[in-house]
Order: sequence, then structure tokens, then C-alpha cells
Amino acid sequence: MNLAWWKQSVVYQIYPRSFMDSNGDGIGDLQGIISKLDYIKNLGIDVIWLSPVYKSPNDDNGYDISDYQDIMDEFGTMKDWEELLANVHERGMKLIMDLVVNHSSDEHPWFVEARKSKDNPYRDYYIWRPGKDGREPTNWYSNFGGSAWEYDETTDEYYLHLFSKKQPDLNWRNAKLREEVYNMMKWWLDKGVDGFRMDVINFISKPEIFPEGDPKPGKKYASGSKFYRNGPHIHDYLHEMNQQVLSAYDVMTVGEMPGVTPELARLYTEESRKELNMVFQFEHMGLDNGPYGKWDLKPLNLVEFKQNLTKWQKALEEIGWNSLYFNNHDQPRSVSRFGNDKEYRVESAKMLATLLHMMKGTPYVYQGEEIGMTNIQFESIDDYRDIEIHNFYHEQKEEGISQEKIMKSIYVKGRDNSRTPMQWNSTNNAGFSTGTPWIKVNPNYTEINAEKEVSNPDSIYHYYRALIQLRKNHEIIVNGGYDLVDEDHPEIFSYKRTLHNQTLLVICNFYANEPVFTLPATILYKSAHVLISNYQQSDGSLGEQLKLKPYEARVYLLT
Ligand code: TEU
Ligand code: CA
Repeated sequence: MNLAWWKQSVVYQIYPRSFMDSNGDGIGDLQGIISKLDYIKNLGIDVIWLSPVYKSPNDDNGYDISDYQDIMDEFGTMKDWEELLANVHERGMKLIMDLVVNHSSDEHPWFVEARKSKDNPYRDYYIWRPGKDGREPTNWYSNFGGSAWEYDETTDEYYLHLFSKKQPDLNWRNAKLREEVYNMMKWWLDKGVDGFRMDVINFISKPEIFPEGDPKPGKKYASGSKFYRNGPHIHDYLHEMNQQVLSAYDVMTVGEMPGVTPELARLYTEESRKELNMVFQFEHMGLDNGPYGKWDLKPLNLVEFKQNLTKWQKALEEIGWNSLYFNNHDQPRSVSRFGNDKEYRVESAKMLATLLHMMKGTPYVYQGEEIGMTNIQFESIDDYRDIEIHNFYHEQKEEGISQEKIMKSIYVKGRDNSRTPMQWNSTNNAGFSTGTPWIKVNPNYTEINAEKEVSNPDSIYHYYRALIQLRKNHEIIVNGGYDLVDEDHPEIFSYKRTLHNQTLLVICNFYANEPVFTLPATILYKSAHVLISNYQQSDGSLGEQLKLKPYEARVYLLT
């Protein structure tokens, strides 16, 4: 297959703070990651995506950067980072870094300068506006609650922050700022980095003017996302970045793009446009959100889920490329969210992995997903660490919402669900740290841990290994066409992949019932055999009708 390496790769995301602590301070670090590279390699991983490790005050756990070219003290030194990169490359893996350039930390020297005076040379690296009638320049809310504008007394102006007030947005209209970003990227690429995951990169082009949003009934602030997402110059900036930096290297780029549509994703990832390789879209991550957003809980409708994932498979089937994920450091854990982490944790984790890994695109595995780690429920809000959770809690408390309702939303959708320490073994703190972890370990670590998973051939870990190996052995998984099967079935998610004279038939029972799968008459074959299944198969035959067990997944290769 003469396909780009990133089209044939499987990526493993590490959230460093929670991955492995080597020095007993309770915080994951670079030496900890180095000690676990063989575990990652043995899973069959090709690329590691490292969430930010740069100097940061950790207001948003590293997504607020105060020095783009130095390592956060708690994670180690630049020498540790260079040792990590060398060790990753020695094992034949690649390393991509997290590029967070929609905003910096307010402790970055650029912002420290910019806020000194209106005529400071760095003033225009950020977005400042005067207040309007004694209030913020617009009624936009921040993604972390409250206003998206913070008043700065020194110069009697507000600065824009689409996230926390310690994350001021950078002004990409300023060519000098863009040049500083490009030079920083080259500096990392010259050190041997194999690419970037780009944080909210479709937010960087702000509109010429900032219109007022339209608040929901009873709300003071409104979404401004239709104004700052996919803005007027976004393609110019990404193409400029590609031409001035990326095109000179053999690298992989994935843009994190809340609000991106399939049509826009084709523009961002069509190779001839020379912008990015792929994007993280969020539509399937929003199907269990009510009208008021993620905390407004709504049950997932499987038919909607099937239609949405199919829409993305078809839109980027020939042009562009899909990223495939159900988990990351911002999302609750999929086995709790979409599967069943009680009676059928193992079966449903394997079913969800089958569903994702047999699709067309680059699959992403988030740390702990491969061993079926689950969501967490802390009794006290004081055990949570995420700024998004704390802001939500206090905002809701002020609105008089009940503690029970608030905590229910946090239990189902809070980002800390995915940030509890990686569960390595059944020793104290799950073997993550000999100190007190920065966030409590999920108490189920005695049952759910990597050591147990690696030693059990029927584990979720070994099932992921098998799925990843299938991708390497069967071109149809990387390159085959995609078609949904039986769109309207309310419990079964089935699709087929086709390439030359082969058909891959993927059948996933999404629930605990035992529905019957009916083979469409249009699927013709001479021989069928099961490539993988999450139940021991009585036989690999494929009749006209298949009674499925709870959360049963089967992949047939038909010729
Ligand atoms: O996330 C962007 C983003 O939209 C998040 O707000 C995410 O959708 C939300 O948290 C889901 O509830 C990126 C990073 O992945 C996230 O960790 C950072 O907090 C955010 O940008 C700001 O850098
Ligand atoms: Ca540490």
C-alpha cells in the first residue's frame, strides 16, 4: 500500500499528568512515560500523541502555555523529553505534540508585556476591546462558563478568552504573531517531532467585528461560536502554516475542530489544498447533549449515532481523511458512556472498539481505554480538579440547581472521568505513584488494571491488540469503501467495507438484548470466516439470520 504512514497508523493519546509518576510527587511525568513505552509498543501502536508538556501554570492542566519551548517543571526537563523522543523512535514509533496556539497562558511573557500598555509592542498579539455601556464588549460566554471577556484595569480594556481567563486568545491577524508560532513549530520539528495535534485550531481566525450572540431564555451570556469557529481567514492561515512550516517535513497533522462539518472537513483535509491531514470532529460526541449543551443530559439514539458516523465515513471516503475516536482527555470514558460498565464491561468495551477500529480513518486510543477503564464518581466536588467542572458547579449552585442534579451531570460528562490515574496494577494507587496522586485513583483499580489485562489472553487489552493487528494485515480495513447495513435497526450497528473481491461485514449489538441480525440479500459471498469476535464463536458460519448475544460483535471476511 503506498499510502501515507499516518493513514495506516493507530495513535495512542497520553495525558501526561495521569499516565505514570516516576518520582513520587503524585504527578505523572516524562520519565514515567519512558518506563511504559514497551507496554504501548506491545499494543501495536504506531504514533503517540502527547498532551501538552510545556511550561504552564496548569490552570487548564497544560493547555495554558507560558513557554512553548520549555518543559513543565513537574513533568521533568528538556533532556527528559529528548530521551523520551529517542526511546519512542528506537521502538519504531512516532511522537506528535499538542500545539495550543489559539491562546497562551496569561503568564506567557507576551501577555505580561501586552497588558502593560496600549502601545506595548506585544499588545496586538492578543485581542483587546473597550467595554460597551459599562459591560463586556460582547455577550459571548467562555467555553468554561462566565463571560469570554476579562476586564484589565491597567489599560481599561477587556481581553478575549474563549476558555479560562488565564487563557487569553492570540490575535492571528497579526503576521508577527503567526511568524512566532511558525518559528516555534519549526524548532520542535527540527528536534525530530513527527507532527502536531492542533488544539481548537478552527477557532484561530476571529471575525473583523464581534457581533452580539443570542442568549437562551434566562441566560446572561450567549454562544459566540458561530462567529469564531471556522472564521474568515482560517484556510489562509492553515495554508500559510502548511507552506511555511509543515510541507518541509514528513509529518502528520490533526486539527481539533469543535463545530466542524463534513463539508468543511473536506476543505481542511483535501490533500491538494495543503492545509491539514485530518481533523477531530465532535458531532458524534454531541448526540447525547440536550439543547443546553453537554451538561444537559440526553440519552443517545443509536440510529442517529449510526447516521452521523456514516455521514462522516461517506463524506471523507474519497477526499480527505477521518480521525476515529470515542475517547480523549475531554470526554467521559466510552465504556461508561456508550457501553455498559457494570454487567457487560468487557463485552461492551470490545464491541465499541470493534465498531470504531474497522472503520475507514486513523483510530485513536486514549490511555486506559484499552483496559476498559470506567468513569468515576467522587462524592465531594473538592475531589474534582478540572476547571470546567468547578466553574460549572459554582455557576449552577448560584442558579439554585440541586446538588444531586449538578453532580449527576458531572458524573456523566465531566472531563475528570478520563483524567483519573492510569491503572497499572493492584498495588497502592494502582501502581501510578508512590506518593499522593494529584487526583484520586478510581477504586476499581484492583479489578481493572494493565497487569491483569496483559496477563489475560481474553482481555480487552489483547482484543485491542488483535484489532490493531487486523488493520496491518488487511488492506480492506485501511482502504475499503464503507456502507451502512440495515440503517433503521434500533439495536444493531452493522456496516460493510468492500475492496476488490472482498467484503468485511461488521456486526455490533449495541445493547444487552439479543436481537436477530438479518443478512441483506445484496451481500453475496462464497466463503465467510470470522476475523474477530468478542464471544468464543461456536462456529464461524454466517446464516441468513444471526441471533446476537448481549453487546456481541463479529467481523466476517467474505469472499
Ligand atoms: O478542547 C476544546 C474544547 O472544545 C473543549 O472545550 C471540549 O470540547 C470540552 O472541554 C468538552 O466538554 C481543547 C482541549 O482538548 C481541552 O482540554 C482544553 O481545555 C481546551 O481546548 C482549551 O485549550
Ligand atoms: Ca512525578
